[in-house]
Amino acid sequence: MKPLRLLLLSTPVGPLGSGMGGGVELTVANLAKVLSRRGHQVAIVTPAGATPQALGLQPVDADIIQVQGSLQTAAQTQSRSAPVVTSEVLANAWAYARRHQSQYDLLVSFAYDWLPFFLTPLLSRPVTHFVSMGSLSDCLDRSIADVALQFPGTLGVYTQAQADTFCFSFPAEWEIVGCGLDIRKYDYCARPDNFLAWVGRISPEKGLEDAIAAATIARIPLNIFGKLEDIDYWQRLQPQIASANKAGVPIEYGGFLPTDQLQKRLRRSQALLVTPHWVEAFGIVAVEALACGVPVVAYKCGGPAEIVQAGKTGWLVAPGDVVELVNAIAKINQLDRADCRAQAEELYALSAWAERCEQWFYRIVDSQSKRRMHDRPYA
Ligand code: HBI
Repeated sequence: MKPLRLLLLSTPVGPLGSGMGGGVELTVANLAKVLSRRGHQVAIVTPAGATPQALGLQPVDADIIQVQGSLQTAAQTQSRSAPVVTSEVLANAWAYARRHQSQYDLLVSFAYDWLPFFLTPLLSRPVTHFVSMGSLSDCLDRSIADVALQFPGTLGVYTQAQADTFCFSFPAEWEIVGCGLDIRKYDYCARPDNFLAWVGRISPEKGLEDAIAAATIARIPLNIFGKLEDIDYWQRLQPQIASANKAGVPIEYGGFLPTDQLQKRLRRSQALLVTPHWVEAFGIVAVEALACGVPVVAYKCGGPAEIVQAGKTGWLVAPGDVVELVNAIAKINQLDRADCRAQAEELYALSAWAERCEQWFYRIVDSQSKRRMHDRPYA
């Protein structure tokens, strides 16, 4: 098959490598890395200030096109009925795509935003969208539904649970893409130290307060890693953290770390706590933990519920039930850490994921190119 020329348009909420884009950053970096090594030509559009090397991306993997402008407002901070927001960086990213689209076979959007979906039928090149979150906005749901109807099969999601949050008046054709990790970058740890881990954007929807409460009751130290996205939320957690420390349960913030440094800390934890207060689309951090041999104790909701094999590689508890979290933490020693690593290798290896994405992209390019040139001969 002819190699593809791919333009990946990363999330406009933060530069690639900054951590502001959460799990999508790792998805973009891993996709670029593995597809370029399979012979495809990959370019990535990102807000300026990118540090792709923090995600293991080398210059040979992809051309990095950095666009200027104010960053996009995070969709999860807006109400369902909020009006559309289009920041400069998002407009500049798609201005670049429109100007240079003839150099690419496929545009791959990772933006959870109205503009890319609105522009999709107006471009001469096929566009596919990695939808990175569950349903959050009435306006965005409508623009996603328009694309789902007009270009069936071009919308990717991480999990079925995430796709199910979108209630359209027709059966949408979602591509369940899952995720892939470069498992070689994660070192297995058989004997953990005495602490629990929590990893994610520090933002209300991630439910960090529940992990702090559970660690405090279980009297096991908790190490927190991730981008300090919502400072006010973090400030609101300080009294809870202070009282845990006072009670002799250290709650420590380890900062936002590049992948190789994060895994060096994460691998030594007894378990990863995953406590989302929303329908987590996937939860790549859960797979990163499994790759290190770290079991996952998670709320039974969204992506983590499809990742954790309860009783084998972790425990699933009722969403929001901190007491159940504590009971599950007490059962961690019933799990075999080698099973966690084995699951990551078997289900989330980069090569298997890349194969799925590559076949999906070829299907879209083949089915759409003819159609678009016919519809829009002037393009
Ligand atoms: N919000 N508006 C907007 N656009 C995005 O692309 C976006 C977001 N919020 C979070 C986000 N992307 C990523 O952190 C995903 O990994 C969830």
